[in-house]
Amino acid sequence: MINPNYKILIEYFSEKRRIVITTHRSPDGDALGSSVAIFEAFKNQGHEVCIIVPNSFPDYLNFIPNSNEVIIFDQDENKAIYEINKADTFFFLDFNDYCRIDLMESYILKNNGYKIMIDHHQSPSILANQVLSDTTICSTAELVYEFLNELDFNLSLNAAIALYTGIVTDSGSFKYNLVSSRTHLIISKLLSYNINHSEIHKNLYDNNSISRMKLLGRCLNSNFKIFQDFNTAIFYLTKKDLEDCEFKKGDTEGFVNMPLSLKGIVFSALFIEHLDGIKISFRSKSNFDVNKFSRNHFSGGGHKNAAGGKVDNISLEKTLEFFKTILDNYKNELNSST
Ligand SMILES: [Mn+2]
Repeated sequence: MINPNYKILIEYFSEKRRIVITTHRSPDGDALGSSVAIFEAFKNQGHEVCIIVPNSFPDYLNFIPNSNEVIIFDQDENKAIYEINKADTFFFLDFNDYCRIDLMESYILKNNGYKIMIDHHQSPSILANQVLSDTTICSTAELVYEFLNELDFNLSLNAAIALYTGIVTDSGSFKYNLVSSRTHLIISKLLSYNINHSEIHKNLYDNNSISRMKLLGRCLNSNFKIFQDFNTAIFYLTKKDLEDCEFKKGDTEGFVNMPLSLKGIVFSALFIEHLDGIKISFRSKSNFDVNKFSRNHFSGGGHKNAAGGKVDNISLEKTLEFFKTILDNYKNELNSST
């Protein structure tokens, strides 16, 4: 755990600042929720604030207040660069490696502004002026809550909605093993703002598109492999599946968790063949470390039980063969993880 110096921060923010908040590519509920909460809190204190994300986020997150104000770098590059150049303060939320903000990296690095990182991923590699990092917590939103609390900020209703969304999504609706009494205490505080939590769950989980259902159909029907000897199950989607089902960003959110609901399965993966390469999500139960697995073989990383990876210039078929081959090296680990 790394803590920032709150005394210095309080002093620093006693002057009005021009703040850019950013988060990782393909923002999820935690990334966007944390960003909006910081946005709200600092805007209400009279600072000039904007959120810039590397690329778009799924439509189902549009309900998060102020998400319509977010600047999307790859759609509005000039505006984003203008805001980055004039900023004197940066918040890096829910990521700890510049490679996760794509092209924004070079523009941000040219600016010597004050940098604050709040994150819960392993192995931070960003040098920031202030860091709040805790890899034993399930969401950045929880850290943002504590950060704002330490700075004595009053939360707005919008910020409470945003943080609740971040915690629910990154905790698998309070299911993952990093959920703690602290998580629930923060949730209890957020509920005291009279947020409509049922509405948030409805927005997040009862908002499926037909394309999502069709893609899930493909996964369950034909694109599904179980490697019983390794307690592993995978889904995959080809370029053709995406095209046939009219894939939209966010459609496959959560699919990777489904194989884990099978009895005895401890490791699951979802392989998606996009035009620019294969994106992979990994999930595990108990001790099997998918962060290590993805770092070792799929140029990715994340957390022990949830990680991402990618493959460029190799066919989906070859990638699945390769995956099967390396499973052999983990047979003992996978069999002792049940
Ligand atoms: Mn997160």
